[in-house]
Amino acid sequence: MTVSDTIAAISTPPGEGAIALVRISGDNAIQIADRIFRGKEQPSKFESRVQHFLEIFSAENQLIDQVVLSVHRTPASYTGEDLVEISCHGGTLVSAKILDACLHAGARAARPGEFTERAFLNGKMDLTQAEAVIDLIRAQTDLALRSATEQLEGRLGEQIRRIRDELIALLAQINASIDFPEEGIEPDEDEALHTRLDSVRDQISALLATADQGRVLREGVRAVIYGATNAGKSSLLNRLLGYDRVIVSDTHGTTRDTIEETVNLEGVPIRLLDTAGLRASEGELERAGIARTQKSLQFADLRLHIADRNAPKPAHFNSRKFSEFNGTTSDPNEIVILNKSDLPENNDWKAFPALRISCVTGDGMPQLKQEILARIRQQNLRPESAIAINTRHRDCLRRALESCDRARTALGDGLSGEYVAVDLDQALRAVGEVIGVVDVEQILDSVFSQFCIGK
Ligand SMILES: Nc1nc2c(ncn2[C@@H]2O[C@H](COP(=O)(O)OP(=O)(O)OP(=O)(O)O)[C@@H](O)[C@H]2O)c(=O)[nH]1
Ligand SMILES: [Mg+2]
Repeated sequence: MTVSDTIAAISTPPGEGAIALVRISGDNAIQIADRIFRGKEQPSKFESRVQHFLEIFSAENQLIDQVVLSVHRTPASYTGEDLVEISCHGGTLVSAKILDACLHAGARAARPGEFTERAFLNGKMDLTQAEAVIDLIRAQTDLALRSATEQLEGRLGEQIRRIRDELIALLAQINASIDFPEEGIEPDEDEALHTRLDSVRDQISALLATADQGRVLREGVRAVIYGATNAGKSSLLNRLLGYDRVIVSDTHGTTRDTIEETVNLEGVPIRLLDTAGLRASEGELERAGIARTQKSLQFADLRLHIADRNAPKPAHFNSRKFSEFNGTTSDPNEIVILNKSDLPENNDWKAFPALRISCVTGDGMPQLKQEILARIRQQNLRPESAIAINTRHRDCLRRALESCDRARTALGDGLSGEYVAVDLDQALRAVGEVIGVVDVEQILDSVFSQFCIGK
C-alpha cells in the first residue's frame, strides 16, 4: 500500500449544518491547498495548527465560500501526514464544491476510514485504538462511550502488549533450551515455564470473558417483546421509549412486522423489538409476521412475555413450560408481564405470579425496568469493566488461547522445545493481530471498511 498519495474527503455527515469539514491528507496536501486558494496568502506559509480565514474559488474563478483553514504538518497530525482541514459553511453543495476543487487540484477521494487507517499505518495508534474511533462514533450510552474512550486511550492495547511481552519472554526461554539442548530444561525451570504459561492463559481468558459485555456495549442487549395480539406489546415499546413510535390500536394483529428501537437503561443500551402478536391466523401476511416473531425469539438475550390481564389467559400459557412456571427463576431469560393493571383482572390470572404493569398509567414500570436490569446482571451482560473486546478481538484471542493450551500440553507431555515453540509462536501471532503488529494487510480492510468516509 502506498501511503504517500494525497486523499481528500468531507468529514462531516451529509445534509445541512452550521459547519462542514473537508480534510486533505498526504504528501501533497499543503501543495493542493496552495492551488485552491488564490491571493497572497499561501497555506504553505502558514504556521502549523493556526486557523486562517480565507476565500475559496472554483476552477471557474467563482467564489465558493469563506472558510477557516488550518495546516497540520507531519508527524503532528491525526494521520501522521501533512493534513489540511477546511471548515466551510455546512451546505451540501458548498462542501461538495470544495471537495471537487481538492480533487481537481490532484487529491484522490478517500475511502471509508482511510484517514484513521493512515493514522494506524503511521504508528499514531494501534488497531484497537483505531477501532475505538468507530465505537466512539457509534456509542449510544455513557457506558459505551467510556469504554470507547478508554480503548482509544490504549487500555486494551496496553494489556495486549503485556501479554505479548510475556509470550515473547516465554519463547525466548524455550528457544534457549532448543539452542543449547545439552542444558535441556531444568525441572525447576520447567515448573516456572508452566506457571508463566498459565498466567498468560489466565490473562487471555479474562479478556475473552469481556466479549459479551463488548457486544452489549456496541450492539445492545437484545430484548424481544412478544405475546398474544392486543396484549399491549407496542404500548410497552412506546412506554419504554418515552414516545409514540409504534401504532397502537385495539384491533388484534395491528403490528405485522418487527420494529426495533434502542433505549438506554442506566447506561446499558437495550435493543427493544416489538413483534407481531401470536395467534392462529389465516392471513399470509400476518403468518409471515408471526414467523419473524419466532425467529427473533431465538436470538433474544431477554424475552418480555406480555399478556392482557383483562382478557382470558391465552392457550400458550397452559403449555407444560408455563404450568411449571413459578414466577421466579424458571427461565432467567424471560420476564412474564401482565399488562393493563388499571383494568379488572380476569379470573384466569388469579394468583398468577407475574409482574403487573399498566402501559396507560405507567404503574409498575420502575419495577419492570429494575427486573430487566437484574436479569441482564444475572446473565453477566451488564458491562462493569471498561475494557470490553469486540468480535474480531475475540476471534484472535480464542486462537491464542487454543495455541497456549497446545503449548501447555506439549510441555506437560515432555515434548521437545520445538513443538512448544511452534504453538507459542502461533499464540504470539494471534495476540499480535489484536493490535495489528503482524500480517496486518488482510485484517485492515475488514476493520477500516466499517468507517465513514472522511474519518
Ligand atoms: N386500559 C389499558 N389499555 C391498554 C394498556 N396497554 C395497552 N392498552 C390498549 O390495548 C390495545 C392494544 O395495544 P397494543 O399496544 O396495540 O397491543 P399489541 O400487543 O401491540 O397488539 P398487536 O400489535 O395487535 O399484536 C390498545 O387499544 C391499547 O390502547 C393498559 O395498560 N391499559
Ligand atoms: Mg402491536
